[in-house]
Amino acid sequence: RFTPTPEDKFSFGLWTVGWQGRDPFGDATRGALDPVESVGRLADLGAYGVTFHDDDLIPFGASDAERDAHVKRFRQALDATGLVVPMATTNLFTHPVFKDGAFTANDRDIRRYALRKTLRNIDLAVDLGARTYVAWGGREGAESGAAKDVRVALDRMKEAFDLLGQYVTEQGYDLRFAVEPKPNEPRGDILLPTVGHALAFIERLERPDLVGVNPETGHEQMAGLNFTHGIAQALWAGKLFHIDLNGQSGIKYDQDLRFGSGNLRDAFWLVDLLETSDYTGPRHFDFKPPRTEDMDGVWASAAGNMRNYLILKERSAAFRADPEVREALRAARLDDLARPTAEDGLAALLADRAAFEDFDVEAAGERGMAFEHLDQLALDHLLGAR
Ligand code: GLT
Ligand code: MN
Ligand code: MN
Ligand code: MN
Repeated sequence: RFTPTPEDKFSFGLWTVGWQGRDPFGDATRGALDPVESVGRLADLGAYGVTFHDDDLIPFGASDAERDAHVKRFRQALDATGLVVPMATTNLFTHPVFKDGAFTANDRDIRRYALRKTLRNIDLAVDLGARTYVAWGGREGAESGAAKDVRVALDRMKEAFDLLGQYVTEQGYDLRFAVEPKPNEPRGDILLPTVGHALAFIERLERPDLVGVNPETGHEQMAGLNFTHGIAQALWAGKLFHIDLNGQSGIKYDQDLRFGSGNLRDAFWLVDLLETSDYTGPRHFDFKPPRTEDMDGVWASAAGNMRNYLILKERSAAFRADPEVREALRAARLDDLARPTAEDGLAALLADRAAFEDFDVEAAGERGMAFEHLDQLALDHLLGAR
């Protein structure tokens, strides 16, 4: 029970378990982790996939020969464990060259370099079987007003995604892009700060079908937003290409806690939504084992993500199967919400006296919505009290 298997489609970034605990105030608290060891440990824990930034796998600045050797070892570890690479991404934020961003850096040389770095890793991603390419623009932003002309920067951002889309189309790659929003950190303000901003941006691209979103739990919550609502809108738009699951407690720095810690109620509703949706992609964890942990703590933290997901999945299924919940959903008129408002058409609506002239607004205003009973049932299920 609550033991993950590859069918659960849990995946982890190399940078998550490999995080050494460096933060703005303190040095690393753990040593470097060999990607090959991560692959083995994650497979042992029941994961299905592993994801990476170019620089997680191949140290920045490595020679071609070194690069080939790193890729070869990694590929052997994948083959030995059966772990797959569903997604990959580019590190466009660590090296000082990216201090003012990558695709939207004011310096054109840096923008061209960022595109070449990305295109190069796309080849490797496809070679390793990835179907999704994440783009987190952590350094695309500003700390001050005049430093960034946001409308022009968005032109450059569009130009970048149009070129990336052209490349995968011309290469015949089966690869889609997923934009990962974040409101701030490391920049004071980041472009495409929320799921909503990203969805609107995507529609302006030359190949919008190739681009969706990769929302991260904590990033929406850093903006004070309801993550589950954001995911619901991404699903509604057909744009949930990937997801980064983790934990966050309210509006503060990006905590990247293990999934299930932080806002547990939002985690419950998120699992409830995903498991009742048509999303079939990976359940990807983008968390950071706290720097208080040694390596045993890292693997305990990694396992906790999956365990919490599976517990919440069971709790959600119990909630949905409970006859009292079904009755409460009816009392709360969820079935009524599912009915079109004017399936009889505009003319019939205008002619319908019961809709307006004869409508008893006062009586309708007095109808209770019965949401509290419904929510208490949910909380009872979440807490295991039913
Ligand atoms: C970085 C960031 C994450 C992104 C990763 C992809 S890297 O750790 O904080 O949210 O998903 O670039
Ligand atoms: Mn984060
Ligand atoms: Mn992060
Ligand atoms: Mn992320």
